[in-house]
Amino acid sequence: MGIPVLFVYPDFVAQERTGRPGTYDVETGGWYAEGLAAMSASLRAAGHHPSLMHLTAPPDRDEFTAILRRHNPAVVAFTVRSSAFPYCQEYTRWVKEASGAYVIWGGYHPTLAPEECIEVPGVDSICLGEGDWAIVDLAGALSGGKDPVHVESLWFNTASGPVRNPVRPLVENPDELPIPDFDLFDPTSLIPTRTGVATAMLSRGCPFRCGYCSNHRQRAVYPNSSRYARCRSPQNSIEYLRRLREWFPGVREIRFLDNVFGLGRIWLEEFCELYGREIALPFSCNQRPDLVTRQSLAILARAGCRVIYMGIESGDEEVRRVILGRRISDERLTEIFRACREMGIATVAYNMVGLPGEDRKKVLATIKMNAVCRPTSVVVSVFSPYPGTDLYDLSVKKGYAPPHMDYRARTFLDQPDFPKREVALVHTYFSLLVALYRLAGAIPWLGRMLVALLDKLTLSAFFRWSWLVTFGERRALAVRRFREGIRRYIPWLYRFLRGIKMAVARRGVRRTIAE
Ligand code: B12
Repeated sequence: MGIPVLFVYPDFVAQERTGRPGTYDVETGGWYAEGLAAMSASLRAAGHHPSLMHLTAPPDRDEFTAILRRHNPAVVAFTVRSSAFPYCQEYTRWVKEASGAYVIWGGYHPTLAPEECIEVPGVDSICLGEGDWAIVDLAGALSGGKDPVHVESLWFNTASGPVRNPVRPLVENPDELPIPDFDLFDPTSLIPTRTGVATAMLSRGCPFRCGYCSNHRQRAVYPNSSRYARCRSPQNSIEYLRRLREWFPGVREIRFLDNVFGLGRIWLEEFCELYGREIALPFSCNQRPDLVTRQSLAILARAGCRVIYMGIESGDEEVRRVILGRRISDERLTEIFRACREMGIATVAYNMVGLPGEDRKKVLATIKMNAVCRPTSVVVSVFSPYPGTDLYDLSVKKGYAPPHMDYRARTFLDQPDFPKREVALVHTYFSLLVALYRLAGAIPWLGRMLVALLDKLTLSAFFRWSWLVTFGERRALAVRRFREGIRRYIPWLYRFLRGIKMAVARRGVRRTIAE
């Protein structure tokens, strides 16, 4: 007999305000989570009854317990990102005070910092790595009245102390997994679906080892870690997308969230051919500048790829190579962004500031690199040293960060040459500076003088005033809320404006080709 399992998904990002400790700005969520939909499908196939508490904003206690009582679960299954750790601790206490449900934690933080998680009061067990079969075995044992203490991949809190079971091998062939249970999510509550976009994930893992990403530590927990980067077959991927379309018939565009989309030329060719025939919707995906080629871009463009997300991360070649572990030359970066423009593919560049070993001069190189690469949009985040990453180890070793961090902080590293307040400042004005450098670069003669002036300004002592941070942050927050408000309440306008932005980018493309 199956049991009710309630997933709890804290899908919001809180960030502490500069100069106001303990006060947080919350970015409300509304994101599909492949891991939860995958586990839900496996539980359903085994006869259990999964459901979801999708917390797109922090709930108050009454709200939380009312939802809990409505579902009356036997198991409450938390997915715990590092930045959601303090919230999950509190919600676990609420569960234990309101019901006798079994509590299990899984996801990134329990995988990367298991000792910290198993000690949390109220947590009965934690899952390390993939939970697809582990949660089914746990639910099976509990529904049969058996002690689950031998279930692999799980650690247990017992009266005689923690029991740490080994991690089972990862699922090598993702085709063996059921198609995710998209129905776990209400399509109307998701951010992308409001504007006709469905998110999808056809692969798991990543073969690269970037210093800021926890993938290599997530990989290291498995006995068959060499098989970490895997993808559904092209045929199975199409079946996945058909089911996605059944779940959300209003889909007009697909956003693939895979770490790197289409690893392997043969897969890409076969998939794109099938996709063009069977699905034929415009799509966007993540790529790596050192992996994607003009040939693969052409295949992607023919299949309907409209936007590519790629990491510049740092404009300083040495920081990229030595600190981030990304061997990508400046020439390669500019060449691949140009190639995208020439093929009519819009680009979004990811960047980071506040890296270990960085200072303002190095950030200036990142700003200028974005101005030269001319992506359609620029995204910048403050570097967060997540547990299990090479850069966490480095930051702690150098004394730039304490070993235990609250990941809701505004900035993380305090370096002699790049204190926290300066990191917040360059982060706040990053996109504006990119736009100014781009503008200056486009003016033939006066441009050089303007660039020199901008350099002076960015590196000057004036650009350290703390009111600039407060003012810039308030402005950025207001702009973000305004944009999200439009996306939520006037989705057609959001689509229209985005369409104009993309069309302008493509006009730029035609101009470049004509030049
Ligand atoms: C796709 C993705 C996103 C998507 C979707 C997020 C989501 N909630 O699924 C978007 C773009 C929205 C996103 C946003 C963010 N992301 Co993100 N994202 C990823 C990415 C590339 C893949 C995640 C994925 O879907 N994997 C595939 C599924 C199948 O695996 P899974 O989620 O891990 O789930 C399995 C197991 O973890 C486990 N499991 C998970 N939960 C539970 C619960 C229980 C009870 C059990 C038993 C098991 C279990 O079983 C699942 C099935 O096998 C990872 C990179 C990576 N290394 O994995 C980063 C990653 C997860 N993201 C990360 C971060 C930091 C963020 C943001 C906070 C960034 C920001 N500042 O805004 C936000 C948070 C937003 C949010 N609400 O979650 C970090 C998390 C690090 C950490 N230690 O917490 C990662 C690991 C990247 C990194 N920097 O290393 N992200």
